[in-house]
Amino acid sequence: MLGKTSDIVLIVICLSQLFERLQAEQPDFAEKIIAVNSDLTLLELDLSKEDQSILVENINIVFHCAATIRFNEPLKDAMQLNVLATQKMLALAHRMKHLEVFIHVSTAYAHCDREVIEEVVYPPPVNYRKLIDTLDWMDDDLVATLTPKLIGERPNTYTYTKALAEYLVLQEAGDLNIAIVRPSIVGASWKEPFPGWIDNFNGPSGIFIAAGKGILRTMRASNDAVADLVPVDVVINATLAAAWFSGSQRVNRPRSLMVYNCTTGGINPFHWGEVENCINMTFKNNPLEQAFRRPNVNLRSNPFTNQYWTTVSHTLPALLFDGYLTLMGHKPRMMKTITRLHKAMVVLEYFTSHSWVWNTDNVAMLLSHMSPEDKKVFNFDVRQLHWAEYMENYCMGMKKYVLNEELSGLPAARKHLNKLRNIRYTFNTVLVVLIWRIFIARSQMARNIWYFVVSLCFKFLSYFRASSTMR
Ligand SMILES: *[C@@H]1O[C@H](CO)[C@@H](O)[C@H](O)[C@H]1NC(C)=O
Ligand SMILES: *[C@@H]1O[C@H](CO)[C@@H](O)[C@H](O)[C@H]1NC(C)=O
Ligand SMILES: CC(=O)N[C@H]1CO[C@H](CO)[C@@H](O)[C@@H]1O
Repeated sequence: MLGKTSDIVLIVICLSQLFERLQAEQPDFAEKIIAVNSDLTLLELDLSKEDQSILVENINIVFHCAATIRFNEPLKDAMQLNVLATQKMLALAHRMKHLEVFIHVSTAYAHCDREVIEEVVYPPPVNYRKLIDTLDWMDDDLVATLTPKLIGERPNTYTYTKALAEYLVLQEAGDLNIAIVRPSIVGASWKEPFPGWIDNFNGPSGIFIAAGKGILRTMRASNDAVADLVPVDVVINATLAAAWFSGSQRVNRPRSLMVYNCTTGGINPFHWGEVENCINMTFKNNPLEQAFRRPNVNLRSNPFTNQYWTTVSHTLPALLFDGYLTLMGHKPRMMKTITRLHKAMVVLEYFTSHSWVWNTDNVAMLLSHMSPEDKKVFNFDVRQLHWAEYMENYCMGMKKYVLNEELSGLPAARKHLNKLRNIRYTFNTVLVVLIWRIFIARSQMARNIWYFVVSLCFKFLSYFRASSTMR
């Protein structure tokens, strides 16, 4: 049954460390998979007639997780991928002869314009059908001009289109049995297939890496805003359980639409200040290779102090370093990285400086309906989650699987951090001495003190020289 696309998919699966455990435990799992080729933006999802009939005849459960998660995708593209593709998927689902459940994966931030978010679908600010028609005749410039007005209180096109998609699912559900799962900020895995699995820079992961590399030093966030991270395997287990529940409850009710807020903040809260602390600790003990400076992030809720520190601890060092690179005949590159980092941070700021309350009664209800055996196999109970341990695995996962750094490189990375610390001490000392020399050293007494300080610094430096050669 394996066609060309399936071969490609399977090769990808077999190459990924993510599936190593599966391969060991179920060597012929590949025989259970049929991959089909599709394109969300094209008519009928670009499925061939044969593929469509295979799907229509055989599918029992649809998990619709395809979407763009780029926060600032142009509105037209975000509509195509998040709203119109959902409509096409639902149309196909309506033709399926044995469909029991349709699961739509949304986001907990779809209704981030509210402070308390219940497990219901809220009506969006505009009718999606009208918006689809309107966007159809507008050119890209016009859409870009209108976008801020359209998205209103929401920070980006992602949350806006996800809200529209939820409403579309509600409107076009017909007699289908539907569940909407809303995860918050999806992070590395907690347990399955192993702790700390992650393979992308999405969401906060890119920021964590920038912090570990010592590029990110200051960030606009509130120390006590809830960091609603949720491990990816919790989301997957909860989604599977939701499908089971909606499917098995069908006997009692002809049709249902359940919404699950798959979040952690209400049950086991973790705050951005604590996230910062964990990152600080992990990357000091297990540094990333070739760090730019020592990892040390400070969260600031005041936009003005944050702006000041951004200039002092991001832009100035980057300019200095680029100047140094240019002098040495290399291409400057640090300012480019910093600019990209700032763009990513502007997008995340909204989420790191606000807190929300999500009602999770349906998730609790789901858990209570599961047998003790299923609770173990499909565990998604985040009360058991130990955040510090999770964050350490998350950071180490990024080092290993995203940056592909070997653990054998750790001693060298630690040495590099020590060198950076010595450079900083030297730099600060030279700065103090210069300031003293230029502005203060006028009187005899000042000169005496100055000689004393210089000799002290000299001793200090030679001590560090000795200690770093000893290491
Ligand atoms: C992170 O480390 C830096 C330097 O050691 C420290 O100033 C800062 O307060 C630490 N942050 C937290 C939250 O521990
Ligand atoms: C999710 O379910 C899998 C499969 O039973 C299990 O191995 C894993 O530990 C569960 N994930 C969590 C976070 O408990
Ligand atoms: C555990 C949990 O998240 N509880 C919240 C459920 O939602 C209500 C509001 O609807 C909050 O008050 C609870 O804290």
